Amino acid sequence: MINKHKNEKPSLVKGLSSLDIKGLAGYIKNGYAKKILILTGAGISVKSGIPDFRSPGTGIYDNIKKYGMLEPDLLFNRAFIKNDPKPFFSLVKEFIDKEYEPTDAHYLSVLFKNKGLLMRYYTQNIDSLDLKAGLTPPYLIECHGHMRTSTCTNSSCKNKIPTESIKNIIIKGQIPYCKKCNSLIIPDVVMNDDDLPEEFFEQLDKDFHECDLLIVMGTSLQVEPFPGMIEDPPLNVPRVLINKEPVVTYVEELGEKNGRLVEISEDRLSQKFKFGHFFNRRDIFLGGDLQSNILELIKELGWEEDLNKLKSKQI
Ligand code: CNA
Repeated sequence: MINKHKNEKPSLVKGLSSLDIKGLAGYIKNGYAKKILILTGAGISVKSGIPDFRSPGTGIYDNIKKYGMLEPDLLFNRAFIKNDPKPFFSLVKEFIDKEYEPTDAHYLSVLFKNKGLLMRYYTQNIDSLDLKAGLTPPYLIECHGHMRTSTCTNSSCKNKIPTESIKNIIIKGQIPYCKKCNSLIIPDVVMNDDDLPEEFFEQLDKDFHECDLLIVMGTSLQVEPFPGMIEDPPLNVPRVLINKEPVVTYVEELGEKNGRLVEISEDRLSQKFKFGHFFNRRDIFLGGDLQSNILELIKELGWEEDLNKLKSKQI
């Protein structure tokens, strides 16, 4: 028989009073979060008007034919682009032909930085909205590159130019070629088979070893190495996912050992998220629209005025 007295729910990690916005705000306000790590994805820019990849109906993958493609995986395939650059450039056009503005999700990270609480901000996004909001290196790591510059695909030329200088060509639906060698020239985004930029690896181990809070926002966590990265912070560090749906969460299975309730799922040895689990001591899931959750968190932190000043560029 399972001994009820031995099976009280385990206490939350130090500094966390509850697994919700109030608990998270308390952890930050009470000084437990001084080295915050943030991981972001396309979901934080959807409100700006840039579609993400995988949202059903609205995501780029569900509308792939619009870009003259059938296979989404080929969009960022270097060999495919060299052979048929049109679909890739019709996507690039979407990113560069409008002036998009950052969202509260971007500004929350800037607020952390301004208050000296941000350790690093790793983004998978290529839209430069983090930079526009005020995040700069060494805080900002653009893991999948960006579109601000473009490089000639001829390995013996590699001419680098501001994308602004070929913007009109791309917007007209034409393909840009290098002025020096006439080869195809493409924005500096990380393609499927490319290595991640050097700066990604420089602080990675240290960051994940030393952080005291991990916040993940607007990503389906389907592109490596991001899903694995959430497993890296120490076990006493709270992890927060702010996203429409939960991701990288395993199904907990409970069993009994020596009259005690134990977790028996094979996944217990991983450090995937434990949202809703009996043995969850640190993982907070804020589901639904991320911008509303972020605004609620900002209010709970008492930082609304700071946010408004930031948005009107007063600080
Ligand atoms: P994804 O796989 O499309 O996932 C986006 C996630 O955000 C999904 O889980 C959505 O449910 C969630 N989401 C979208 N809108 C909201 C919302 N309003 N509230 C809450 N959750 C929401 O995109 P990932 O970033 O995970 O995938 C990585 C790819 C996407 C990288 O290689 C990027 O370069 C690429 N990408 C970037 C952009 C950009 O820079 N803005 C746009 C599209 C794709």
